[in-house]
Amino acid sequence: MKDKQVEKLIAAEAKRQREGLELIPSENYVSAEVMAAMGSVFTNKYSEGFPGKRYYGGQINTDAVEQLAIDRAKNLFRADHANVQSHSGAPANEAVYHAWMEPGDTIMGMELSHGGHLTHGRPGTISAKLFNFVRYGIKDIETGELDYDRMHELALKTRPKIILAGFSSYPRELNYAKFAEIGNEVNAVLMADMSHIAGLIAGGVLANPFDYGFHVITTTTHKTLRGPRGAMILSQGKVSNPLKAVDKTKENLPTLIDRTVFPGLQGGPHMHIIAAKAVAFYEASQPEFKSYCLDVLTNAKALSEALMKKGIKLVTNGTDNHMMLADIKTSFGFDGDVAEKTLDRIGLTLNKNVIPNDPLPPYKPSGVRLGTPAITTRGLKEEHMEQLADWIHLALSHHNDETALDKIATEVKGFASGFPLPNDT
Ligand code: DSN
Repeated sequence: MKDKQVEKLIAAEAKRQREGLELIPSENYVSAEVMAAMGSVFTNKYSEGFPGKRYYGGQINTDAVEQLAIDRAKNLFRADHANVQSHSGAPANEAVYHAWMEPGDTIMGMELSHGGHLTHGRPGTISAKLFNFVRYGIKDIETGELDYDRMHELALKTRPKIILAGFSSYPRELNYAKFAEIGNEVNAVLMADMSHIAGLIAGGVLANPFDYGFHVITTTTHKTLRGPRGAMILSQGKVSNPLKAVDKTKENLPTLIDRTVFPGLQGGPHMHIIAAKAVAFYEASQPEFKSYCLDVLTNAKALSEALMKKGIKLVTNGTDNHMMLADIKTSFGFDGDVAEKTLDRIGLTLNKNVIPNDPLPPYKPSGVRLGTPAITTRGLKEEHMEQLADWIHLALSHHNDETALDKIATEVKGFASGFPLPNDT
């Protein structure tokens, strides 16, 4: 590279990723093929519109690659339609809200501190300014079971236009049948934000909300799905010409969503990212991906049990998916920010996180969130989880002891060097 400054930073980041272990549950390592597609000549191309219906010339290859991504996404998730242009998870959710609702309409989502995402109605977001969010949450903190009775009551009272199932920090499976029963009673659109678990759904190891009558699924493509940084919107219904206006019916959701993504919210699609999405969807349809997903779940179970055996309190006492939330304040007496920085120091990366009914503020919350998608891609297996739990426990028990932390950091670095990044092999 001629730009030595950026070259140096890329090399430093590769070294950081290589020498540490990534436990942030929303991160992963893409394959060399996904990386190559992202760095391909498709980045040079403008393609406003949709395959076969563009506003610029020279679309022979962009049309084909976007159609490939659409078809592969539809097959993976059993959807009637896929919009693969959405740039990221937050705008994907926005697109669905705007496709179906008018300002002032009500939408029901999960309480942020119980696991919901910022775009599920956090005050201060654009959506929360435009729409009326009402919230459901956890009934039993020990099991993580949601309060479906309260959800039902609230739905009858507020008649939400959308009922949104989904989370960014909730370690249990949702009861999609229950969501559907409540949503159908009030004629709501059933929307699932599956960003965290889309790969696990594609791999067939977690339930697919479409099998329970959901109308729309949004997801990022870079978490368990292991694709490029981006998003897509899957929907059921009739697919018609996205350049022509349609009536606002559930059947027309695919077209309403396409039209809201473009020209509603975005201009030119990122064709290099769409090409990389197509590659990731191909990879997710292969038998090895199912084995990967099974390993993600096995590792998460093993890690959660090993942490709890060491006396670390996990919210809901375990996990059904790829992530867990540790209550650091109860377990060690300090907050999740101290834990995040301590573990960063030894090469284990995770993130501070609020826990349900957290008495502490989001910037210094009681918990941390961790998960197994990235370390499983790296090749770690069930038998390594005990070692990880040991390091986490030891470091947090000696968080002021520089000598102890140095020693653990050296051990982590040595261990991590035995598990190359996909792009190093
Ligand atoms: N930042 C993502 C996560 O970590 O879950 C959600 O936006």
